Amino acid sequence: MHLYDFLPSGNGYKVRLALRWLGIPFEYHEIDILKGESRTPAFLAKNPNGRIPVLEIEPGIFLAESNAILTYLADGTPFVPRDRLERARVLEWMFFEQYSHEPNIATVRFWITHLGLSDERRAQLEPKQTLGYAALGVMERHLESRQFFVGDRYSIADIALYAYTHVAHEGGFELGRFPAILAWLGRVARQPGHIPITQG
Ligand SMILES: N[C@@H](CCC(=O)N[C@@H](CS)C(=O)NCC(=O)O)C(=O)O
Repeated sequence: MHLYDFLPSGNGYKVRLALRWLGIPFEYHEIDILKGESRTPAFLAKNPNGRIPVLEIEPGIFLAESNAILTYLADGTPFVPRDRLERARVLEWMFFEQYSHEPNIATVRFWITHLGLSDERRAQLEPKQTLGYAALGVMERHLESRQFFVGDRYSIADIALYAYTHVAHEGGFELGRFPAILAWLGRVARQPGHIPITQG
C-alpha cells in the first residue's frame, strides 16, 4: 500500500497509527500541503478533494478521508466491534470528531503552528476555542467512567480522537483541566506498536 500524507497532519497520523498497529507494510509519500502539493493535477487524480491522507490500496485504487480509511483498514479486526450498536457508536464518535472536534481543535493548531494568525483568523480564534473546549468537555464527561470510547476496548474511535487531542496544546488548548482525557491519552500511547506523530 502507498500512503500520501503530510507528517504534521493528525488526519494522516490516524492512518499511520492504524497501519503500524495492524502491522500492514506501506510506502510513505510526503505531500507538502504548504507548497500546494495536494492541489496538483497528479494529486487531484488521486483525490479530487485535494487533501491528504490518501491511501492507495492497490495500483490505481485510492481511498481518502481519514476515518473512512481507518474503517477500511480495521474492518474485521478487534479495533472494530462486532456488535452492531457498538459499531455504530464507533461511527458516532468518528462523526463527532469530524464535525465538533477537528474543525476547531485541529484548525486552530494549524493556524498557530503553520499559517500564523492573520486578523481574519484572530477574529475566529475565540469562537473556535469555545467550540474546541466544548468538544473536550464532551470527551471528558464520557471518559470519566470509561477506559476507552466504546465498549471499554481500544477501537478506531480512540485512534480518530487521539490524533488531534494529544497535540491540542499546540493550538493553545489547556489539557490540564481534563484529567480523564489525560489518563486516556496515556492509555492510548501505551498500546503496543504506538508511534509518535512525527514518524512517517
Ligand atoms: N476530512 C478529511 C480532512 C483532510 C484534510 O483536511 N487534510 C488537510 C491536512 S490535515 C489537507 O490535506 N489540506 C491541504 C489542502 O486543503 O490543500 C480527513 O479526515 O481526511
